[in-house]
Amino acid sequence: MLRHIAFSAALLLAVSPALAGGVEVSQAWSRATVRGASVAAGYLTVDNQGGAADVLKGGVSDRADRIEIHQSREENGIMTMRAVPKGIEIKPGQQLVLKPGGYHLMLIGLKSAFLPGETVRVTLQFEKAGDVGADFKVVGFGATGPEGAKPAEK
Ligand SMILES: [Cu+2]
Repeated sequence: MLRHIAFSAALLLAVSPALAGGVEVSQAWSRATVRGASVAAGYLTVDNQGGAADVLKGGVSDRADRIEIHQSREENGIMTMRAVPKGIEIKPGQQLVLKPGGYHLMLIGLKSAFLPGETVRVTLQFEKAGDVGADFKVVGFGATGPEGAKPAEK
């Protein structure tokens, strides 16, 4: 029995490297920036596999002064974005996708340019799951998705 539990735990770790407190983070990506750019957007998918709602509240990274959660929306034909300081709630069993044109992380005050092919480490902050590390894969300037990124495993 004990061996079975240990095996299950190892398997879970193997397929879900970023599962913490019922929250699984995958498909984290960002676009390359030009030298001197002060902001970058971060996108990711969060699956709440726990039994309670959680809230993505923001994050921190040593690559930026601060990170805010923003929401882009089209109003009267103009794309605008606003900060969402209270965070985004994710109900049990729900999947939250931060993507271009919707919710995104805004990394503000970049310390250096994001280069294609590198990864940017961000510590995401959840109300219940706490701190969850994620490596954001940096893709080309015009990318609309995490090309070549490992798909979320089920
Ligand atoms: Cu923004």
